[in-house]
Amino acid sequence: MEIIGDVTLWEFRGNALHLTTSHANMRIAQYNVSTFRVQACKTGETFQETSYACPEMPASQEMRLTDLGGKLVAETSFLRLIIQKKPFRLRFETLAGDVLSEDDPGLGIIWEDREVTNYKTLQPGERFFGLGEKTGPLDRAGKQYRNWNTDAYAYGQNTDPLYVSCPFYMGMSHGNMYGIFLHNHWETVFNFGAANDRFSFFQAKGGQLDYFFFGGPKPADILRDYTALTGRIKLPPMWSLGFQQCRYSYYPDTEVLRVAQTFREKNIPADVIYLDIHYMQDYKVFTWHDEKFPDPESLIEKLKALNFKVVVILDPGVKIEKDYPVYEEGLARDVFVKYPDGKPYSGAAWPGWCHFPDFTDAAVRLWWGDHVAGLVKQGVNGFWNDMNEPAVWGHHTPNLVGFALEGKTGTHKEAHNIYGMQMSRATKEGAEKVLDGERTFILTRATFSGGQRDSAVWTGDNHATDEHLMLGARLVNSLGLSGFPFTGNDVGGFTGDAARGLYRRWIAHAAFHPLMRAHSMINSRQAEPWSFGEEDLEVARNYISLRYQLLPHLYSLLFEATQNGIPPVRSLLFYYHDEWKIFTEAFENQFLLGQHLMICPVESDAKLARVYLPEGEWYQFLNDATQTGPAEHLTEIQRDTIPIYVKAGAILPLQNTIHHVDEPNDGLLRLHLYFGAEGSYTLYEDDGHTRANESNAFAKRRIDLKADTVHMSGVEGDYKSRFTKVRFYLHGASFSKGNSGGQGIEILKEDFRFLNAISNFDPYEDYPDTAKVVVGLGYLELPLSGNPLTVQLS
Ligand code: MIG
Repeated sequence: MEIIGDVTLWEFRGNALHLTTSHANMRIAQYNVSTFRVQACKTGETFQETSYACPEMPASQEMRLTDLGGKLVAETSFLRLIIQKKPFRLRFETLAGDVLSEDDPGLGIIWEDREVTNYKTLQPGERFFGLGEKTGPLDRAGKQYRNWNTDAYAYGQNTDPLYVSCPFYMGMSHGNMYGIFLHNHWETVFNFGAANDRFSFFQAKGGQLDYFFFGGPKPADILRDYTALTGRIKLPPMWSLGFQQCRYSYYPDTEVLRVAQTFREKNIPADVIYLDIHYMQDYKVFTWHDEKFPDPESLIEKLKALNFKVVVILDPGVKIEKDYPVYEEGLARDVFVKYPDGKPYSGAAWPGWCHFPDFTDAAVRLWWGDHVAGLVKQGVNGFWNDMNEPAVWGHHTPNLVGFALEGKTGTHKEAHNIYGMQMSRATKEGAEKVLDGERTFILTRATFSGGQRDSAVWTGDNHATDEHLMLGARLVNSLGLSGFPFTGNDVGGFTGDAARGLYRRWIAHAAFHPLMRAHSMINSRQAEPWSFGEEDLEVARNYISLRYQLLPHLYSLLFEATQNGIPPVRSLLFYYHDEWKIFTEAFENQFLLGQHLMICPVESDAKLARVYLPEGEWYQFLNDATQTGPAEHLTEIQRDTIPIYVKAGAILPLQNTIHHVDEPNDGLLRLHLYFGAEGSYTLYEDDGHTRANESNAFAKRRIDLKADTVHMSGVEGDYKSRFTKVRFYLHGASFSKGNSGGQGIEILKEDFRFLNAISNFDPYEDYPDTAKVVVGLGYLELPLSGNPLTVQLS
């Protein structure tokens, strides 16, 4: 065991503070007022400079440092870092002197062989969140977790680890929030006070101690700083936000068409159908099955005519089979990972014995990408990366298998956790090369911090049970808190047969998840929306339709994620971390879609639900009844709905129900305004399928809601909005409740030729598309131009 020891020397090299201790070299850098990086390596080693998580490390800033003799103090306008010299210990605190996080005074940083651990004093009542795809309660205090991407088939309530590694967490001590990202992709362990009352720790089984500290103060700030380093999602194609239907597997081609056709016949909006492993010949990647899929191009054409997009699965293992071109070519090009003696590693998966491409080698990523490009040319729209933990029968890829690691070279131990992420990167880059500026969609099972740049994530093989319905909602909450904005779970449950009532509950809340993909296991019952009887079909159609109405909202939220890393689905923690009740087990499955729309998942047989309403005024989405929080609220649930609330101050943009994203909307923007508090919103649109948005082809406008006015800014950007009219739905506004329809409404600034539109005002017209789901109290309709618009309501 080696302990960090005392500081013997310190100096600045560039902006970075270098410290020498009796056993190690330290480097501390400041990136902005709320972000520090701390690196430690044993004497004689050099600092790691490469990174998969942070491909473009920003430049560090000058640090304001004071030497107080026994300690050095670095202070920003926001945060203080105290570096104790003897022995070396760090303490991050607010400027008011509240501890955010501090090294355990007796332990600090310790090496045991190749393992390095940083012990932090457990603060009284300290809470912990994040780590991405982790089961258990959202508040992770008292628990320990391990990061090692794992094919966790049919995982349970507390299984750890799952498929994704994300060594990033948020802590809350003394009421303040901070974040720590352990920048290390080896196996890592996080202890949040499990089995001890003294410390939390983070530990890496290899590599270096290298972490970023984020000062907060709120989850949104921490995520902004974290994603400034690890990257943000680019806008996905709009179709990937539509309803996606999958099964293991739909085949042959006629069956795929029949399923797609049935969506259209039954008038259920949908955009995507998946091909699971049976589309391939003998499960060989980059092949099509001769008999089941004899003419993929024509199948894809027919699906296209039905306005369906096609996503195909890709597994990393390449079947060892003489004359199989992908295998032969892979050997010739030396793309497979090898043992130290030069023999390629063989592991068994669906195709039988396979070799595995080394996705940590740029040349191999290109090779893989070229094959992906071949599928794009055949018309495939998106890709689903599975088995990329990597998963093999027997589960344990031998640790001595070698990887390129971008020329640095290393073993499986170092490459394991980033393998899936690099596979999805290779897949994305390959597809993009031939897409000519069109967007693609990549879905992955395994990934790592930063993987949000390349792909969406689904939470693997869940069960068709209530327990999984609830824990799935928690996983999406936790992934959102950990920098992954585009996530969802297998709607309806993957393994097992859904019991009566489960599907409708699942689909109802999943309609508000960024990724909405229904999937089911081979040999389980059929699990399309029409497979569970008329009532469930009705509920599914309602909620999927509502999702399509909400696409302008979901898309605007994803745009926000591209800007600041804040996910569309937000755990209550985002806004209410000082309300202790949100940490109660019963309430931690609730989530917000954006700032104001709160969804409460419920179990299939529940007749009553206990929900938590944080401070403020809340409207029931379905009938506009209001309640004031903070309060626990017991609500009766109907068979066809789940509890949904909207907070006063909300601005929700909706469109009419479209049945796939290529169907034009009717041009009318339904803007739902919930009075009672001020609010603001950024509505974002673009063409939804190219990257022209990156060069100004977007339409963005800010909307502000005040006590009695609503203001829309002029449109920013060159894209011509699909909306030509706007209808303001006035929720809770006393002026819209009487019979005075429209009187007292005055337009302050806008194109006056639009004025006569006010005569359309009818406060009693039901919300037209989903009368069952939403009833507006009243509305005001106006033509919409790109100019600023202010409406005064009095
Ligand atoms: O060993 O491709 O999680 O969604 O349907 C199972 C078949 C492999 C696991 C995925 C699941 C998929 C299944 N795959």
